[in-house]
Amino acid sequence: MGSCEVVSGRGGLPTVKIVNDAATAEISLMGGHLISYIPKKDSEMIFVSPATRYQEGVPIRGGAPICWPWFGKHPDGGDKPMHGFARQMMWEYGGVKSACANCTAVTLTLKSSDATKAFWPYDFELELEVVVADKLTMTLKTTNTDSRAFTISQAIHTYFLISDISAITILGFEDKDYFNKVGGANDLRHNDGMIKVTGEIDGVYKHAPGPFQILDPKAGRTIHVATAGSDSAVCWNPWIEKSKTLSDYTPDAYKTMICVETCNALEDARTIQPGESHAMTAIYSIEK
Ligand code: TA6
Repeated sequence: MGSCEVVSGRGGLPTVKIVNDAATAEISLMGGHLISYIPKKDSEMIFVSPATRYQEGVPIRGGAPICWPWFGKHPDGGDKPMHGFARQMMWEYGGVKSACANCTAVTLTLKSSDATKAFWPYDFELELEVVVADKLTMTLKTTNTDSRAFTISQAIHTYFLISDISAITILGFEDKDYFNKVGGANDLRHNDGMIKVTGEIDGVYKHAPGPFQILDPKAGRTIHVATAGSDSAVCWNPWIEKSKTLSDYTPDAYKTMICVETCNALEDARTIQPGESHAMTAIYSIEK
């Protein structure tokens, strides 16, 4: 049946540790932040910066950051945290939803509080369901418990571990328009073909529900990304210069990570009516 328990994990943070016949996984309650997924038939799928601090209130660099209730800079500007506040708050462990020998489903929740209202005035319940099996399924469900409608933008901002940035190819973004964010730009461009990374890339792609593939021949694997409830996606690698500006990052880290992020970003932001919910799902699997 495997095991699922909250332990004192990296940096002493409370961490959900899951072991079953198909895979192992670690999810920090700080940020509702998945930091490891290792399928039995393969090796670690998730990149985490060796310099990340694992400290309450400090976003973990790497893993699968939960960017919520806004993606990127706060719409009103100011000093509100980049990518929202959910990834820097302590979530509650919601328990095991279901379990069998090779599959474990757990939930983590974040509910509105005085602390969240310091950033965002609405009442909400945020639930992350993680299903650990021979594939990894992450579903982020927002429920509006307020009397007012609210609009969110969000991302499951996953950093994938790769062998060598110069050896991978990313598929699924062909023939898509995207907002180029490199160097603080925001210009609309069109991507024609498969993505090879030869410098900083940072694109918010429109009408991009996937599926996506990260072909990593040096690692002998392809990582597949499927989504639901999402029509936008980000492909990001900071390369050399941007890496120098990132907190808790190391100069060479860009060589072994790529972000393919499942989003409701920009025009794909979602308005949720009182009492209603919206769920966004990312499904990761590895093909040898
Ligand atoms: O999704 C790409 C991005 O918006 C980049 O522009 C970069 O800022 C990255 O997210 C990481 O953001 P963070 O706040 O974690 O440093």
